[in-house]
Amino acid sequence: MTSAVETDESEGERRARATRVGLALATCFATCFVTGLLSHWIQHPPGWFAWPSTPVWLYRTTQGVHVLSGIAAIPLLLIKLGVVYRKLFERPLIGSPVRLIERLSIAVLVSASIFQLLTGLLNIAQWYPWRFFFTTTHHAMAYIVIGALLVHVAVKLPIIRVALGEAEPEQTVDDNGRRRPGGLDRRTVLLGAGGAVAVAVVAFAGQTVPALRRVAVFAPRSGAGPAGLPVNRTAEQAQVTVAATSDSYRLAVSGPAGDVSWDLAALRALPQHTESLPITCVEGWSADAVWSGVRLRDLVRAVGGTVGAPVRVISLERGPYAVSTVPSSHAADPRTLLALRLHGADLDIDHGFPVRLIAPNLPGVMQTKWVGRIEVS
Ligand SMILES: Nc1nc2c(c(=O)[nH]1)N[C@H]1C(S)=C(S)[C@@H](COP(=O)(O)O)O[C@H]1N2
Ligand SMILES: [Mo]
Repeated sequence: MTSAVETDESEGERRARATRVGLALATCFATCFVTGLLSHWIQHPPGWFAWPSTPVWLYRTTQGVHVLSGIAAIPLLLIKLGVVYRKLFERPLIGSPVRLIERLSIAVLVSASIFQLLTGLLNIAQWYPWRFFFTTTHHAMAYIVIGALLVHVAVKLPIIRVALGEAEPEQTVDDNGRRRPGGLDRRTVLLGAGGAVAVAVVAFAGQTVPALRRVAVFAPRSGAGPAGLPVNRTAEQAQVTVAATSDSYRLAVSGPAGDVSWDLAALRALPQHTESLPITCVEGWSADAVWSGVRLRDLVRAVGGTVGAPVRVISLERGPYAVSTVPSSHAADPRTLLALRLHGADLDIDHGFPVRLIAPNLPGVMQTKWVGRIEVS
């Protein structure tokens, strides 16, 4: 039934489709990798990497791109696997040494990619059905994906060159000269891929692009929460409600000239400043917000510290994000606040009442809530 000519044609077609989808996938992975590394370097350890405090929307953009390029990769990976699926199990399974390397790199690439996209997706949904620590594993696995991808591209380079150079056949003609409306042609696959990617991205983008909020049906964090701002960890979850609402609350600041502490009334009596700064979670959501409070550098000066020295801001709770080291450039920035108010009202307990850190252009994980102590080095 299948003639040699037809097999060649469909083989060429399949390669062309696999290559185009692969190219789109590789672009997503490269983008995801670079933006992911940025996010990692800002945090581990804070301050080693010259990440600026201006412009304030930069991290929001890079991290939005990180999550959206990862989301876009999911339908692309499924389509790519659909296109090459039969080839994966082709005989000989192992064969020559080159083929062995090729097979191994594909096995690693496919499994690591699935792992990476799946854990990323579940992290966005804040669902952790595993025992490892997400960020460390996600970071380590990224190098494996990119390494296997480079090997894969190197091995396939000759095929990629040919496939990209091929003209697109409009229609296929069979042995008897009849035009065959050949199954899924390249254009259908590419349009399908583009469509799937667009739907996936739009359905998530609303958690970071306000105009798309209504269509963000997949986005778990699209604007609910006190003051219209999402909450990742509530005061109840952090078991901090009693300490944060206690009359004996003090903000204790220590520095070269000794310790000073302020109660809430004294903090409110200090010079107040208002800044419009987005809050950006590494999980990809972000939101504009207007914060008012005391400048961090005013507190640093009050305890004899040098403006621009790194500062540790410590929460009343003990969770993984209880301590934030504010890098020098951010500690010196006049927009870095110990915020008492959000959108013109006292902070909600879930946003960090009585005091939370908000610095320009830093990940949400570094914006500690329920601040109890500040150490100036
Ligand atoms: N003390 C403390 N601060 C914290 C957290 C936390 O768990 N504990 N979560 C952080 C994370 S991951 C984010 S994204 C922001 C979210 O701030 P919001 O809840 O006010 O929107 O708070 C950050 N500050
Ligand atoms: Mo976050």
